[in-house]
Amino acid sequence: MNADLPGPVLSNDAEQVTSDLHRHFNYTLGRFNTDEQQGYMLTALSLTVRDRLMERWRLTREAEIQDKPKRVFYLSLEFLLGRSLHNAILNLDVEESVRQALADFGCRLEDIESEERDAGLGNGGLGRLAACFMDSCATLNLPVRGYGIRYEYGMFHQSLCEGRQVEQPDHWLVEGNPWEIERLGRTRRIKFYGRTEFLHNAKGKIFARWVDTQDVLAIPYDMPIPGYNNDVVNTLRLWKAAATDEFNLQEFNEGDYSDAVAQKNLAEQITMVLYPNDTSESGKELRLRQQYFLASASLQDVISDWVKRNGEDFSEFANYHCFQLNDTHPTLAVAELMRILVDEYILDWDEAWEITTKTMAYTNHTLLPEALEKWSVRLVGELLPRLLDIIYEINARFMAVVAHRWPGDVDRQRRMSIIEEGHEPNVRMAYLAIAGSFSVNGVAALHSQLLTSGLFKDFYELWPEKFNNKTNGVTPRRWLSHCNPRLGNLVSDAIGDSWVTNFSDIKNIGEYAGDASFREKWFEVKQDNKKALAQLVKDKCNVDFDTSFMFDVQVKRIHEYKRQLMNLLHVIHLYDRIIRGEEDSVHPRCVLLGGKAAPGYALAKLIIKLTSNVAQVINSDKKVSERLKLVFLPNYRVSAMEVICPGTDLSEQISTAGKEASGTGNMKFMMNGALTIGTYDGANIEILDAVGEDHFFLFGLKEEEIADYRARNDPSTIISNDTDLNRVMNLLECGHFSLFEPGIFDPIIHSIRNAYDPWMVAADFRAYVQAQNKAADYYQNKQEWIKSSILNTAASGHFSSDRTISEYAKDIWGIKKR
Ligand code: 26Q
Repeated sequence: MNADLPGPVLSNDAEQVTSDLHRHFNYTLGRFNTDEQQGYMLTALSLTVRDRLMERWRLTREAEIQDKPKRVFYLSLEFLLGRSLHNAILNLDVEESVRQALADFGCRLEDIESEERDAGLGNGGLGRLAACFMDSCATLNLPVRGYGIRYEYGMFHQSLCEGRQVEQPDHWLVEGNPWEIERLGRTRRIKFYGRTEFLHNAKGKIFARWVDTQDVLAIPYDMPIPGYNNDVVNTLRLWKAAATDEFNLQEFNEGDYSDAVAQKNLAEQITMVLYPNDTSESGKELRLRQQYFLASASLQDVISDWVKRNGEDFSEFANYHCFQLNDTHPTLAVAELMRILVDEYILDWDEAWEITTKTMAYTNHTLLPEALEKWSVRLVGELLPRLLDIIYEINARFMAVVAHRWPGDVDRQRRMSIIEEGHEPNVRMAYLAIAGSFSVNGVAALHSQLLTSGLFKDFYELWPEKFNNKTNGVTPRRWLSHCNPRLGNLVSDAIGDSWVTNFSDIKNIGEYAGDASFREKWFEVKQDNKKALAQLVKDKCNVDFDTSFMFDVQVKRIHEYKRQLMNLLHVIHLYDRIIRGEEDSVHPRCVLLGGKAAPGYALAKLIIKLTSNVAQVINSDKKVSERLKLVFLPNYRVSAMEVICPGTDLSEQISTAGKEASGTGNMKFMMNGALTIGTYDGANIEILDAVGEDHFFLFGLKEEEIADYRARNDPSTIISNDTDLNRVMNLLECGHFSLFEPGIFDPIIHSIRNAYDPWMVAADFRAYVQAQNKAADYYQNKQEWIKSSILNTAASGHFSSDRTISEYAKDIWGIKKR
């Protein structure tokens, strides 16, 4: 940062913090009675902390304007931030003063913090990754800004009614959001519908105008992203949709008042709700409007800044900007940047394309072909006619490149075309992203390799230099320091606290694995964290978890490929062993499942119902529950994970090999000293490499074995040849878990018995049970288990998002620390 600028002035000492807290509580909020006002105390404290961010925020911005570095813009439809208060307190190093100030009011920091609602502006891994990345960019002092959408309703709230998922709207903004600053002055105008008009300019050059549009305003709300103890505050800019004033003028004048207001609502709908990751919802026009709204508002914002400072000369633009596309969701940015450059600043196509393909970079997050985004040409043409023209032009030129490289290979042209031909032609968004970007990356080594050998093979042959890997990571601030202070302090007492910002130093804790007294302290911390998790389970599920049992946890979105069902089959198998009198062979364990099912994903919802029913049977059987407990924890989210991962012994990462792009929950558990039971998939492979096979329970078919095995897969024979699995299936099939609703689990039974089961549940069951038995036996050896637990934390250095972001900065973005 520039040394000429004055530093922050607001003091962090307890006296100043206390006086600020009083001022906000009494004057900003007008509250005088502390008894019934905990919600207001949260706001007052947030404002007190925010004041300290404000000046650092301004200084960061001013330094950037002076230094003019190359900047990166992370475009994402999702930022799953969770809570902000504790993160800010930790990063500002003001916790002690805050505690003292609150004591003045008779309040405890933990109680106030737990009142804050999660900012749930994401579905799961992809959205949380964006949030971890923002944290790392600020901590590494990198000039990176996030651009996203300010959804009025975030990820739905999940509750259970008779064991079934019920979705409720998440109106997270009702009590106000002290972490956002509205910037009306930077409002943008976004075009929709209308048509393209072609005109000649004075020099006889043809140019296009997008006319008769229905415009919507985009209003930015900025959220501060503080770095850790470094006086840096970066920006996350979230856009909210609003109607323009003239939008309804005509109808208004015709006296059609209510229609005019309805039109206004239509505009504001755009940012009303986050779409759940739901295939049954795909192709919805509103989702496409969200995507264009984000792409257009963000690009206009960046370009207007450029023009203000540099005029309309774009020759240097690509040297100062990079746009990272978080999956294909913001990919319309490729066509939108072309539109702005060609239509609004009258650049030649080739010059504009050069700039676009030097600034765009695309990250892929999935290997499931059915999850690749497509939009019907008809819909794009109606909603965004000018963008469709541009996409066609991009494709025509791209097809010429393909034809030149593979003359006469018509099949390849058809395969690679950005426009998928057919009864209903589609725009293939991933292909548009690849053609328009200089970098394409996967999110774990296996995933990146499978992209180049499978999904994007043709493109890899054409442009091998574009493809690279960036293995995901998670921020050690939130996912160790903040969520597990006891473990963090134990580590710092032993090896110092450099690991907080230099996470590879965490390896040094490995030396303590051989120290018996250190192991005892490690064990005590884990026990305390298990108590906290048991309390959460008691509060939310009214089930008692015994902290002497092994805590076995699988929390993530519910999806068949993640195989929560296989986990359940194992739990039913343990239940079966106990009821048939083999209880002595079953080591005590508490199993916790959690996660949201997409509202339209019937089988995922049925898996939740099955979990609830099995839990009911197990937990209410006295003999069984002496050794086995099962719960489905409702409303899994960021703030729940902050309690869950510190208290977990065994982390379930059991996806069908080749299906989970990376996984990031696996990393959070590892950092907090859980051992993993997992398949050879996603980042599990790198976790296994880092910690070694002796401290990881590996099982199951590998990706390269699966293709071969698939043809011979015969679940019914596997079941009849495996006594244990046969008994489990009998329990399911005889209605043992559905006495009052016979047959409800038939779809689940069929999916397991299906010879074409893509997820290979039956095929991996035996190997899974063996790995589970090994884990249970190992847990009996307390000293060995603790050693492995310490070694897992010690080996997690590679999985910090600081490492990931340093790689993005160096290999893709070409940016340096400010
Ligand atoms: C698409 C169309 C319409 C509506 C919603 C969507 C949609 C939304 C979210 C599609 C996908 C997502 C989210 C995907 C996701 O979270 N993927 C995960 O990304 C993580 C971070 O890279 C990986 O670790 C996980 O393996 C991957 O599943």
